[in-house]
Amino acid sequence: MTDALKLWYDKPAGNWNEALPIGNGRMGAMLFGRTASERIQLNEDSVWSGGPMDRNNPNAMEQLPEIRRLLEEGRLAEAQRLAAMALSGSPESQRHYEPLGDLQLEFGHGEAEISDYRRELDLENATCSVGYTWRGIRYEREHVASYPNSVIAVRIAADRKGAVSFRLRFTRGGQRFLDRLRTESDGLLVMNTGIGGADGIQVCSVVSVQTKEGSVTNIGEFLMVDQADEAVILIAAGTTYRHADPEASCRETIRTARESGYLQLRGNHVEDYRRLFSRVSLSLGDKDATCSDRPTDARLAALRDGAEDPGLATLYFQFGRYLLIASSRPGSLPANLQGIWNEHFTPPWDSKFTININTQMNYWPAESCGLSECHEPLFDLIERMRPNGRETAKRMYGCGGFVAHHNTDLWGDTAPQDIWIPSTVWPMGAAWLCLHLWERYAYTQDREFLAKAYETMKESALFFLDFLTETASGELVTTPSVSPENTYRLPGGETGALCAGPSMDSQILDHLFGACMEASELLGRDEAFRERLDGARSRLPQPKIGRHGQLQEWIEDYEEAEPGHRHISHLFALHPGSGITPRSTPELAAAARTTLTRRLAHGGGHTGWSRAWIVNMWARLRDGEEAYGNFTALLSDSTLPNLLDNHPPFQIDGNFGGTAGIAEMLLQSHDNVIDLLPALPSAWPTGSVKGLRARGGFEVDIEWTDGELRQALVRSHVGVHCRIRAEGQLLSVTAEAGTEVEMVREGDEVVFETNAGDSYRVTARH
Ligand code: FUC
Repeated sequence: MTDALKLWYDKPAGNWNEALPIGNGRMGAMLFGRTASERIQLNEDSVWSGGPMDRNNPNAMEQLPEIRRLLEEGRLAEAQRLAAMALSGSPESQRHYEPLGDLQLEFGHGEAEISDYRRELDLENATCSVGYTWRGIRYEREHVASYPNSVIAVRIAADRKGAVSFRLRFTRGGQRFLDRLRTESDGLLVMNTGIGGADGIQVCSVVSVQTKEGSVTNIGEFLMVDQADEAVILIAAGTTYRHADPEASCRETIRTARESGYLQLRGNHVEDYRRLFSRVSLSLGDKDATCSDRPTDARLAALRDGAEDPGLATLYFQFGRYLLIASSRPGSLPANLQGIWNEHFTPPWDSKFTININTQMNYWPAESCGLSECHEPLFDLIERMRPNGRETAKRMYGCGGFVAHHNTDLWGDTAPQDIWIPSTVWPMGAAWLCLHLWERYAYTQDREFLAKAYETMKESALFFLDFLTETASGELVTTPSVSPENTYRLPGGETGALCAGPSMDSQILDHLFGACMEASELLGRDEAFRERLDGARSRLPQPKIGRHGQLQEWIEDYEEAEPGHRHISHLFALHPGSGITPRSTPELAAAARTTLTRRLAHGGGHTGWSRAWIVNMWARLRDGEEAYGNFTALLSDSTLPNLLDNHPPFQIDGNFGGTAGIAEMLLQSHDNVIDLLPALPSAWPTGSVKGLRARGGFEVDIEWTDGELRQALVRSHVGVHCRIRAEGQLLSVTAEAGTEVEMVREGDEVVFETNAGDSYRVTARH
């Protein structure tokens, strides 16, 4: 095997942005790979600042009619002033995420005496290793974050007997942020602390050190290893978020992990991880591996200087899949703004869940890239938000259903966040999240899942049936709301954000109502509700084309105060929605293109996630060159040396958005047809991908040469009919089982019935 799927470096991490992430969904670590004093920065997903709160603003409902009236009368400043007080949460902020702590390992191997250094993250096995020679002794450290064993494990070995000596301690904010730390004579270290707030979470971490030969002793805060052949460190952590007695649970976890021993633990970890990771493989040509003999940071630097490196795109794609497996597994919390990897006690934007784009983007690759299970923590979060959102709907707006705004936290808080109009007053967070439930069904066709998910989607839709307000022309709009987080300019020069019926809201509702109607029909439920939805849906404002030929962001054709704004919310229907496509709505697709071009011409795409969204949007516009150009910009302008996305600062959404974007370039299925190579750039003339998923329960392999489809293999997991196309190609289908396939041609599309479990070979006649 080559190094094609490894991130590797020839020196230790100088800072956090060069360290390498491992994770088992619930626990994460950043590995610096230092030789004198190593830092292992630790996270556990439920280490958040306090207990659940009731932040619903008690005066919202009484002020709502006045805010609406002021807005309708064009008294924007007054409406915003009142909304800032009445439609914010109280207190203003939800909970924030905190680090678990650091493990400090003192090896004393001074860098001046180090040779043959290498550290690497192997994406095929989810192992991270550090190797170097010091005074003629070869040292190897290996790290894994095991999901089956629920621990992080480190093995430290040397090629000379008795050469492993070090001391270890646990720190948390320089010991300022922990309550209790003690070591025990059998190689255990136990840290306990409470985190802020009256009902604050209690945290425990238990670290175990065992050796082959040599000794482990404990003195004060330190565990000391002397003259061992090998040492194994195990780290467990837990909080009262999940366990009544986290210490007892950590001790039990350590006991079990000690019993299995490093090799078995590692073996189980690799098997568990590969089961997910190996579902998808990607090759972007035979030049794929040619650059992997250079350190990853050097490749990134070369790319900035204009080098071609398709293998780096492959690595980035698989790194995104790796990160999702590492930060979101069944039972864990969803990937937050930093996935799971955060070193700050007051992190940027609290490292929570920003649900006006960022959290959703984290999950774009989940279904398309074969990691459906990793989507589940998001669904659990939606369920936690439901009862809270019901209260918020009732008490702040006097509406039924459930509502959430632009942020949520581990408790599923649904009251507005911050006192900043352009983001705070936006009642669409839950509605957008609910579309992930529908996507999961679309990909898996799992009726049992849908039966449950439908109730949640329906409850979100119910809120809007109450909340929507009729305009003078009879349209139904959300008010007050915003187009996340942009500002418009009125002809007189006044600027503002609060508005009625921003385009994104209507597009999300069009999608949500449509999904609820389709689901209710599939499940044979709620006919009357379906009719209500149908009636409301037909009165939502339709996308409009504005003065620049752009898709309008607001119901009026306002000028944008910031035409290069990072949010491109009004293209929701292009991506991740499906209401605008070049084939079904060519004029709107052309307007979407104008919008993108305008945004980019004014400096758009300057944050990692924004650039990643743009990649997906160009892919949906079937423009492979633009998608590729923006993907390259994502790598060169918004990617840190450790390949993590740079907002700046580090924010993980761009990684997931970029991974999803590559998948969108190669395969789409949102327009009721499996579309092969819809946005293939000329930079990837030859390649293959295996295991991408398409809506309808299909798994698709594609091979292409000279920029053209050679063949595809479609595995039907559920047995629904298949509609497939490849731009400008005449396709033929044969069943791998040798059975006759009845193909019907409709334009350039081929339609055929499939049997569950069977595979179909699709070939192109050029
Ligand atoms: C939204 C974005 C910011 C940032 C924050 C976490 O508010 O506008 O760029 O990503 O979320």
